[in-house]
Amino acid sequence: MSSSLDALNQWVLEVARLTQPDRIHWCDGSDSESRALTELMLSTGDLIALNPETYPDCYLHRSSPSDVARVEHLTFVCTPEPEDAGPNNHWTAPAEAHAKIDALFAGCMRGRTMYVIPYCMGPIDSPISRCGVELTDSPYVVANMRIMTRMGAAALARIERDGSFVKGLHSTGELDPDRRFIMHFPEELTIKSYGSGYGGNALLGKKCHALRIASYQARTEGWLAEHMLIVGIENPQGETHYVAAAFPSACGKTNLAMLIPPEGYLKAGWKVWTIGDDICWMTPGADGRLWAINPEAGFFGVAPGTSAKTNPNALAMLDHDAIFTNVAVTADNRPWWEGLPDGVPVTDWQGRPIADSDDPNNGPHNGPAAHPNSRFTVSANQCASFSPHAEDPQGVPLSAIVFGGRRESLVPLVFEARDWTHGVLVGASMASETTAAATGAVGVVRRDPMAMKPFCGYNFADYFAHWLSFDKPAAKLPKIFHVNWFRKGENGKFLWPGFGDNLRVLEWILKRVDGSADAHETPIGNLPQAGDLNVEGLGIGADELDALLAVDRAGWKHELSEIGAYLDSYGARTPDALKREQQSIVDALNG
Ligand code: GTP
Ligand code: SPV
Ligand code: MN
Repeated sequence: MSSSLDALNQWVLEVARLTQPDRIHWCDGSDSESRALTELMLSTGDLIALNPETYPDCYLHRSSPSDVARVEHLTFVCTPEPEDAGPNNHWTAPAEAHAKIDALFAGCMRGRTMYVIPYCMGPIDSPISRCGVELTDSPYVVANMRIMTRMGAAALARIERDGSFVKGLHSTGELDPDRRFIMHFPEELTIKSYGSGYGGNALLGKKCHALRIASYQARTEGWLAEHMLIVGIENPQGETHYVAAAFPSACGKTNLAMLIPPEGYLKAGWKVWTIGDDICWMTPGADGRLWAINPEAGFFGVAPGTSAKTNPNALAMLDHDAIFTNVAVTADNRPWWEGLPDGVPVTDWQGRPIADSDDPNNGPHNGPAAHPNSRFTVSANQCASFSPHAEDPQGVPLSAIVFGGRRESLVPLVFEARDWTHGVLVGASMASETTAAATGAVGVVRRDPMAMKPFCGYNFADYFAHWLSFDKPAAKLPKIFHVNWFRKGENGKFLWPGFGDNLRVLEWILKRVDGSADAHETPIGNLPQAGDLNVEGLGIGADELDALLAVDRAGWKHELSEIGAYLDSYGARTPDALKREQQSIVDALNG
């Protein structure tokens, strides 16, 4: 037996001694295993079957009402030195962290089954892919990991070949927010998560491994692990360009990754190919370009707002073989969420009858029927726009990197960075309004560099330096842009229609890449003029377009001074190149 399988067996036994499960089940990823687990979860109430005629093999899971999102305040990066985790992470010394969380794990699986989930992040034969093993007492986690990763026998075989794997230990525990921690030990390639059964807290291959641990490894190994979608845009000439885009949680990655082109674009022959909707691993190729893979195999997407109008590709992939978490249901047992034009929810995400406002135990309650962070889990193969190149072992070459966030004011629809260093500053100084994807206040603007604030497994100052380091003489790096679909007018409504129409902005971006579109230079970067964007058939007013493309100098002076203070908050570790770049923009704004 290989040494990695020895190590795996030994670790499984060690964890079993600590957690005391009644049974250990090694997951092979087979259909029969999946069917048996579904039956089990139906019998325990972990899953509720949805309408078998309209939603065959679709299930609803209701999580504990106090366990509905990622918990950033309970998430730790435990490096030996606190400076290595940085001010962007919560930190505890590794020995102390292990002791604290192991005390919670002690005996926690008594009476339960511990599942051993070998998984591979990325195509099973890609040199860029990495494997892990999650030990969990949650069958819901197993079912989700089966959709979200390449899980089971093939992953185990690769672990044997690779000789190493990331260790993830998870228990739902008591689902008590006071006994909940998500801890990362990057130097030990280890994750320990206790007390939550939800998404990014519990599916350890996703944010914990593919972002926090992977970003740490990527720094020493010369690649990048990013919170980015990857999309292919095929123009009418049949050429496909790949774009990676980082938007914070619940800010539009899934939607952009599978957009359907506006009518005129469809007629002209434009096509959109989905590679990934949440995570991107990219690495410099022999040709100097950055090559990207999607380490995931499925989508764990935001349900509210998903409709035939906003994201028809998503809606179409959700009518069979999907898991819905914390959505509402209709009288005929179909899943429902805010933003769907049809259907009437009768039961809310907590299982409470909606109309029953006379029931002293249940109502009246006026909140949303579906939780704002309710989600669907579905295999990427069910997406009509899923690209055959998503399985390419070498990945796809990137032409552009796009940063963006939710900014109701100031930030224009799109601008282009002058060069790589400016682009890194644009990413490093991103800010966005917070969303329901994490517990805490919603709608508060905060800095979220590269959309990685909750996910970077090391000090942001070192991360910015790592980004800058890709600018080598032989590199053929993608151009960097910033977008904002979320500008609002004085009436409080979004100025830009968004969704499929975002292709109009991507068209300009790709024309800038091949040098066929004009831009006007401003201190914050290069912007299209109104005539450079195709707005045919949009019905958007000239005033609105001007507002979307304006650079408010006074507002940007204030923003740049805040960006300066933000860079300074990382102290002497902040790369000088970023400070110089910030200063030169300040000078240009004052000039
Ligand atoms: P995570 O999975 O949390 O990382 O989020 P994400 O970035 O994939 O976000 P997603 O695409 O699921 O979008 C989140 C919410 O933003 C949904 O309610 C969407 O309907 C909405 N949204 C997405 N794109 C647009 C857009 O272009 N304009 C507007 N106004 N809303 C959008
Ligand atoms: C996010 O919050 O960015 C997500 C969902 O993609 S979760 O997997 O819960 O982190
Ligand atoms: Mn995400």
